[in-house]
Amino acid sequence: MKSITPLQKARYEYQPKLPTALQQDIKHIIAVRGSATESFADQQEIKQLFTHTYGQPIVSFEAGVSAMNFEAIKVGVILSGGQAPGGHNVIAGLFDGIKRANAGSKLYGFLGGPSGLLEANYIEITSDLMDEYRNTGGFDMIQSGRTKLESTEQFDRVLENAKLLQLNALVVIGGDDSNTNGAVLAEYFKSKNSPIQVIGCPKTIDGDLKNQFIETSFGFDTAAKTYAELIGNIARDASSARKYWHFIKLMGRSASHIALECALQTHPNVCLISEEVETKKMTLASVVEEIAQSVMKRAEKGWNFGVVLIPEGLIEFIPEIKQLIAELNDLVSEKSSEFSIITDIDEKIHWIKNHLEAESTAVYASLPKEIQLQLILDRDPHGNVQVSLIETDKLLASMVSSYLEKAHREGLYKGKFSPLGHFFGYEGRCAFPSNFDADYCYSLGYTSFLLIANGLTGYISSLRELQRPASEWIAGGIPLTMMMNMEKRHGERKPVIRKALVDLNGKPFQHFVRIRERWAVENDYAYPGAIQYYGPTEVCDQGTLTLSLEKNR
Ligand code: FBP
Repeated sequence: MKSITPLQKARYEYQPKLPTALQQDIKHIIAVRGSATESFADQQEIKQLFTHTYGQPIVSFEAGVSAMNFEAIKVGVILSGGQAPGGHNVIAGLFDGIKRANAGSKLYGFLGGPSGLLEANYIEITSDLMDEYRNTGGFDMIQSGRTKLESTEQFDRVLENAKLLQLNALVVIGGDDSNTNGAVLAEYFKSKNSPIQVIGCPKTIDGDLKNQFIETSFGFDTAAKTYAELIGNIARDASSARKYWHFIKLMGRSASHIALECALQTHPNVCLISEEVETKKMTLASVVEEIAQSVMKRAEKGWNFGVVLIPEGLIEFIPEIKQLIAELNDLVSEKSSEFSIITDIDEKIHWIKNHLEAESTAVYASLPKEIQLQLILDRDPHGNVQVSLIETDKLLASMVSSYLEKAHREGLYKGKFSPLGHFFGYEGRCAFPSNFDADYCYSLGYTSFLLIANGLTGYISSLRELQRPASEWIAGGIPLTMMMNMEKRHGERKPVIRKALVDLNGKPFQHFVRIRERWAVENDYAYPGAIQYYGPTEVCDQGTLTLSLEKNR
């Protein structure tokens, strides 16, 4: 017997809010098509690569009388990449949409992400199964995976398996890479004269799948609020005990959206933003100095405690480390047979030092041994360094400590420095979705059904005006090709959905810049507390500060 907590039981019964246009009987929702669209950049190249799906119009759903018959359909769904709160609700919205239109329709969940598609490993999502996962966190209903779909052979296998199941459509719930895969798959199916439609949904706690039409990816809201609660608790502990400096690394593979949002919610003494570090070409030494300056100024007031937020991807944005990582990537892949037979750790490090360019050798040699090792660990399937495994919090704490020792010797610092490291990442990815994410995800799923019902393919489900109450959101679909540009990946130019990093001219970052100097020296911490699911709307239903600042025109 599964144990069910009181909150879980209550969440099963929560009815997610839909935009007014989607609250109508399904026969009273119509798709309104705009004019032809262009890709975000590199239009000619992308047009040539997506001859069947390029240029499709933006679609929005409005109240009206639909002429559609709603035959029974079969739809497949996958969850792809890292977990993000609300994934189950996307499936719930899709499930309710297809069943409401025709009770004979079926939804299949492919297990373990894209590999489930390749191996035809699936289950039928029944009403009973769905009800066990409504408004819950995690991806455990059908699990997830990071297999990259890129070869023609893989596309053929997916097509074959989809045909065997007689699928009408496939919904890919994922981040920028997975939705790029979705766009390629939609194009491929069309080029093979297959009517199977492909629809994407924007998922990632990192918040970097966003643009004018995708205002936020789902999961960002809940994950950032979960971390902000913990950071607020730690800040309060720090100012109660008054003896520790807390170095908190926060998830977000590349972009620093989570760190910025958590800073806006909690007012730490220092929050590093990777995009700023890269733009200002800050060295590791200058990053260390920025933190140490806050420590020293606070020590003068007798405050030997504080909170530092570090985005997980920081290390790759520090120019000299970025160069080092690029050289390491090439080296380890070009000489993989030579490198992989070395088993002794010290020999591995020695081999690396002997093969890097002089400048990178010096940088590599200056890092603590644990970090040297972490930098040569296995890459993920996309060839990325696994930044979640690199202990940047400990690296910075130890470098700040050395800086302060020197300052102490020079008579510039008389405080005490006791750092503690933390990493908040996996803790936030499977939390019960906030009301915002529960509503947003359900609406995304419902909208993806409407895109399928209207015969569309190569679209991503979109909800706009998210700063308003859910009833006022605008539901629709954006052609995936519209969000693409060409980028160099593993030495080749590829069409990809552009990752949205923190915009240094954007309102959230500018707002942070205006107040961070005060936070660096004062005790101005804010304590957001736990996510609330029941109570006044201003406590329970608000989105992130990032979203509200971005949409505050
Ligand atoms: P997605 O981009 O797939 O949503 O995953 C994001 C993320 O949660 C990052 O924040 C983190 O660096 C990474 O996944 C960790 O990956 P893994 O789950 O494979 O350890």
